[in-house]
Amino acid sequence: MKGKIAFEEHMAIEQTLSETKNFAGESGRWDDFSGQILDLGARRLENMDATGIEFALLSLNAPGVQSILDTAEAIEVAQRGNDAIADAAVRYPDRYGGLAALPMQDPDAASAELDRCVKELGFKGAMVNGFTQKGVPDSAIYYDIPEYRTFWATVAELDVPFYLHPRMQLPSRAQNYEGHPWLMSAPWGFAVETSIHSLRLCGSGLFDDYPSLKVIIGHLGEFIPHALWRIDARMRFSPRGYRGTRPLGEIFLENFLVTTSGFFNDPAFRNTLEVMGTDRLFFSADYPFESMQDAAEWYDNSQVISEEDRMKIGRSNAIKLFNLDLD
Ligand code: GRE
Ligand code: ZN
Repeated sequence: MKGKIAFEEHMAIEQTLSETKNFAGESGRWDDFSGQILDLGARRLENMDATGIEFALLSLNAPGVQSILDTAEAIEVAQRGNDAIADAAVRYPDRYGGLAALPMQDPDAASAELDRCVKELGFKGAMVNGFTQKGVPDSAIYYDIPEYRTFWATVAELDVPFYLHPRMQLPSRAQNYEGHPWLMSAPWGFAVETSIHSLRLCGSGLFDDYPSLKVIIGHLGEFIPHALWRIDARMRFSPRGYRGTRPLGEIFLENFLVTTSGFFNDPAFRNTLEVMGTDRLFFSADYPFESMQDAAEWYDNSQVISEEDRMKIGRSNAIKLFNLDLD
């Protein structure tokens, strides 16, 4: 399918590149991988052309700004990353837009940077890589806590989506993964981390205070759509500490949106589609951690997606969600 729009598509700047090295795969792949993630020019665009991806919203790699302990440095790196994305979008306005990296170490600074990115740089939303560290390595701040309500007020006011992207649990808090480093990252732990963070947001009353908020998660919903019925079923018996005024499933289906990033599989997709519906599902690839070829080959040919849905999920839903200036 031509004309696809994708928005979990990563880039890096020199300051955020090295953290990604562990994830690049076999050691021989690093040169190739670092070339891919740094490039916003011909190579990426040719790849997009070859796979029918017309437009990509770019975002800084994970954990990126969220793992910087010093707040002033986090603010500076976020600005630098966002400026690099903005440069690419100015050079190729019909191919790239931006999702803002945010210094969540300081909620007011995060609000200010999102405001700058949306109003001055034309960004379409934010992408934040899970919890934020701050001050000391063993710190993990989740955004359901009261200190972030003013930040969420800004997101609601700017009326842009917030993409909650995975990061890995901190080694100091990962005793249950001991001896199994493979389990901590993309094969499993990313989804555990991101689903817990998403469910915390749902259970905090955030969406009662700001019902228009839109949170995007990737990887077919980080296992949540599959589990949604059971969450509500069991919470009838153990709702201790839950602060939503409505069942969690209802909140999730109203406020969360899901992409296909890195999850190119018919049975899992069919389940996600059945739970989320066609309006809340979006195509994305997760380049360069995944190949655009794998994403597009599956998406374009999957027999469990009707032609009408393929166009919606691959393109028109995203145009509507981000108010894109495309037909
Ligand atoms: C990502 O950012 O999407 C990512 C990583 C590391 C491994 C896989 C992956 O940062 O998808
Ligand atoms: Zn990603």
